[in-house]
Amino acid sequence: MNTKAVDFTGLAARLDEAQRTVTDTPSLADTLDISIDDAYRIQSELIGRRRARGESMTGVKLGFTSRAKMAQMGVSEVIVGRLTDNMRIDDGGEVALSRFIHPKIEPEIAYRIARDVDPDDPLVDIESCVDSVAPAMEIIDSRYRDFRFTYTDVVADNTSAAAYVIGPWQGPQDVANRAVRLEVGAETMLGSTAAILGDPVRALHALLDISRRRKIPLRAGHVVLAGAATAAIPLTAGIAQCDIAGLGHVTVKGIA
Ligand code: 0L1
Ligand code: MG
Repeated sequence: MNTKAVDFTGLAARLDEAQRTVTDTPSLADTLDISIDDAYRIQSELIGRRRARGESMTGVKLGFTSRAKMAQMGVSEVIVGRLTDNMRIDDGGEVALSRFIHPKIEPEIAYRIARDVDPDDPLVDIESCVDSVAPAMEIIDSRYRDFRFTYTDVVADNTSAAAYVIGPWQGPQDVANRAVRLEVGAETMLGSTAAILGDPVRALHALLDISRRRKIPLRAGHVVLAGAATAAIPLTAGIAQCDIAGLGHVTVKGIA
């Protein structure tokens, strides 16, 4: 393990290059001992590089929102990553698989933030800052070899965020306990929105807390991907679709 100062810029560049060149990289934890604070700082630098290339921020995503995943990683806190316009795919649109190293897709609930949120305001009511909710899917693509990473690794790697697609926006509503169906080729995954912290609305509260501690901005128009409602399925060529009961349908086509 290292005792030297963490090279934030160098590690952000390494993860950024892995994403841009579609080439995996070993877990940082193989050779380094980074803290969770270090990991969020690397993530910020990584996002800074994307912004310097002209990408704009479109929102945030939560990960480790299922009890099973938290237990697997030995953690009790959700993680937050950032979304950019370069990751957005239109509903019914196509995405080239060549953009990714080993993509997987998962069903999500998306919220839209209607006005800027000041996480330091003790009176802020995060639920009232949301004006819409939609079915969504996230494509995750760890930049680490074989999807093998630690808790701090995955935070540094922007929580495996790679792309996302949002279905039709609906008015704000209770989306707890909705049946979820994800289909990718011949594979089907059934689940419930209850897998997202018991109720996806809890993801908004968890986000507010993390955004205050990690200085992650929440702006009007930002999308919040609340977390996965089932385990992820490898994304292959063809249609991937997700249905959320009473909320709607969202599709994307993977192109080989
Ligand atoms: O739920 C997620 O968005 C995944 C977070 C990162 C963990 C992974 O890559 O499996
Ligand atoms: Mg996700």
